[in-house]
Amino acid sequence: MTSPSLFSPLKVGPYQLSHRVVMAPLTRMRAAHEDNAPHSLNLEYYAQRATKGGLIIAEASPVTQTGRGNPRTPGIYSREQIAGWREITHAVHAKGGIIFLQLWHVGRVSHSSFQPGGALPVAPSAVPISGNFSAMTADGKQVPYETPRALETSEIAGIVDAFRDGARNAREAGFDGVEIHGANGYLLEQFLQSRINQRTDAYGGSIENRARLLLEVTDAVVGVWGADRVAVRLSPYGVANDTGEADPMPLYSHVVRMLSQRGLAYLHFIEPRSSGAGRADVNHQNVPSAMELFRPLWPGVLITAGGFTGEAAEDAVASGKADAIAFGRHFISNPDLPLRLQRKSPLTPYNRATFYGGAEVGYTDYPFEQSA
Ligand code: 8OZ
Repeated sequence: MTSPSLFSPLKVGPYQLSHRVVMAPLTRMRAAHEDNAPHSLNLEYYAQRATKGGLIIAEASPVTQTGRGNPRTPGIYSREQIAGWREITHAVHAKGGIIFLQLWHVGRVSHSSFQPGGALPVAPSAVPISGNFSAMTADGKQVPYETPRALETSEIAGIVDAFRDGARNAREAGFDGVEIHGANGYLLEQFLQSRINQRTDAYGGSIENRARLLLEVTDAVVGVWGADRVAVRLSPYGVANDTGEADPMPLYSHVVRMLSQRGLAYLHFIEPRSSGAGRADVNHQNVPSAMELFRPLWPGVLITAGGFTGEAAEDAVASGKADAIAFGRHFISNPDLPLRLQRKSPLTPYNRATFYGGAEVGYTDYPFEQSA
């Protein structure tokens, strides 16, 4: 058998991908001002990037108001948001594309200005983000992080319910599946990590307890969609939003093993070398490779992301370390990225200044390659 290439087909759950250049979930902060619903501008952006048999993972979308932490990130908790997303899934399907939605709760990466009644953001424990980070307010100002409020044990079922509702709403909006955001220092990763999760109930302490919420959320979402349309994203060795587990291997080995028993559509990593969660072009040196460490524990489809060139992506797929590669920054500035990688054409450089917020500029105005 010849080794697979970036342009060989791949089965993901019930879907047949025709290539392995995946669009990574990308926060762009361009939903409608009034109701954080996706609108025509977002439709154009996703339709530009849809390809026949190509997988798009649509941007992180809060499953509830308390899970918000950035202005104009599109939600998946209101009728308007579902209706807006439905137009987008139709447009992607019309081009033969496959589109999953990333389900999100930011936990302590929020600010009271997003919270009902101006309450404090929620988290596993009252441990604030420290270090050189600032929170974003609902009107886009940068301010210091507040100390979050620890969720009561009795409130945790409500978090699981919020993800379940988000999963149902995503189905109603016509998505092909959902990816649970378990990475980059947001709520589910806050529970995983021992420095942030200082709970003494069944959701804190041992690795098994810290992994409990992620697994309960996964099972609730699987109950809505079936396992083969559900995925999870993890960032072992990540440092985004003041995360970092002293000894990540035992924790993440447990998580990956437990997830591997569930028959999910895929597991999605952010490679440690690029863990900056969008804030900078971080490229850590001499850090481990998530795909290399965890591939032996994961029998299913493995997607990974973070700083890949076309050539590095080909190598990762050909060697079997990953089954598909998700591209973020290059997909922002190259709407026809799969075609360009296939042709080995030059890529348009991205402009970080227009990643977040604004309108067409830096969003829908990147050029397609002129066909010869
Ligand atoms: C950049 C800015 C805001 C949010 C992530 C959803 O880090 C994000 C994000 C990235 O996963």
